[in-house]
Amino acid sequence: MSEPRSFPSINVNQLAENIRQWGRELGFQHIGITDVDLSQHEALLQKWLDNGYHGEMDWMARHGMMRARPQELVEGTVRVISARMNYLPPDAGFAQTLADPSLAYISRYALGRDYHKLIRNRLKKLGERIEAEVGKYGYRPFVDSAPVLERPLAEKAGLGWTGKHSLLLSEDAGSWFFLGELLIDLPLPVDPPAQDKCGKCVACMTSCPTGAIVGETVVDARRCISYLTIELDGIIPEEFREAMGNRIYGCDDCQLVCPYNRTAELTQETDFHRRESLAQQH
Ligand code: B12
Ligand code: SF4
Repeated sequence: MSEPRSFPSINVNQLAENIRQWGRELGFQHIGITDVDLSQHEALLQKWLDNGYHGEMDWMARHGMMRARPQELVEGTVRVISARMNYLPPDAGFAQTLADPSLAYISRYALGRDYHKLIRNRLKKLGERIEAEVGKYGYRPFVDSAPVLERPLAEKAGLGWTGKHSLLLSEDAGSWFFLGELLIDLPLPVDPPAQDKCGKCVACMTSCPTGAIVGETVVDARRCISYLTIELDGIIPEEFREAMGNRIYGCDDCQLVCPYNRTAELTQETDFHRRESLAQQH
């Protein structure tokens, strides 16, 4: 890892506080800061790939260990600003269409407009706001598609803990949120990780229709309905068709049963509200 650049005239503690405030103003519900050390995850990631759990998502294997080394993705990176944005639209938590086979079920995150551009733009604005304060520095926003382990980074940054379904959970938003991050070269102070609050609950594991959660925090994507309906180009294997039911884009079962999701905050973004064309899909 390269040595952090020094910015002697900057009060880094004050700057970190300001970043949290600017993040809130830009519509993020939680901003956390972490270093780039994901070495603990490297062996687990490799094991996951060796088991073939990524299925036909060849891009997962292609970038190898870069997923666990943000400093290789963007040279000079010493910190990651991890950001959370809630996506649960009003009235969507009940998922009535799951019980009505004459209607199709679309996962909650896809009921609104595509999130990638919106979150990336907001992160870029956050980057620019920091630049206005400190002058030229290195930053790059990422959302979802980057070859980086977003969930472990967010966990380290204190945004939540990892549920047994492998998603990040927080007490106020459950798991109904997207993650995004700014990779930066400023040596800001880091936040402590959140504590695991799942305890002995295994509701997500036992509710998965296809048995995709093969161990605590380990998902075999090849069995996950989200993968089967979104990522897999070929024909969906017959063994999963009955269990898939009327789910046509993604799956939320492991989230719908989670106690933390029953009282989760709704999104503040109108872009994430259910689109008119999907009026019946709720
Ligand atoms: C590939 C991918 C998928 C794949 C694989 C899912 C998976 N769990 O890996 C598929 C297509 C199935 C998928 C589905 C979904 N996804 Co997705 N996905 C991703 C993506 C692009 C990469 C995730 C990744 O790196 N997986 C690789 C594995 C190795 O990572 P991991 O799960 O963290 O793995 C750890 C464990 O497996 C553990 N482990 C492995 N072996 C062992 C062994 C033992 C003994 C132990 C203890 C641990 C252990 O260590 C690994 C490393 O830390 C991320 C975005 C990103 N760039 O990070 C979004 C992301 C994780 N997905 C997201 C979402 C919203 C979903 C869905 C809810 C969408 C839907 N409704 O259909 C579902 C949820 C399904 C589920 N239960 O995971 C969000 C999650 C937000 C959150 N709150 O956490 C993300 C972060 C996108 C975003 N930017 O918001 N996804
Ligand atoms: S999204 Fe659905 S299929 Fe995938 S792990 Fe969760 S419950 Fe199982």
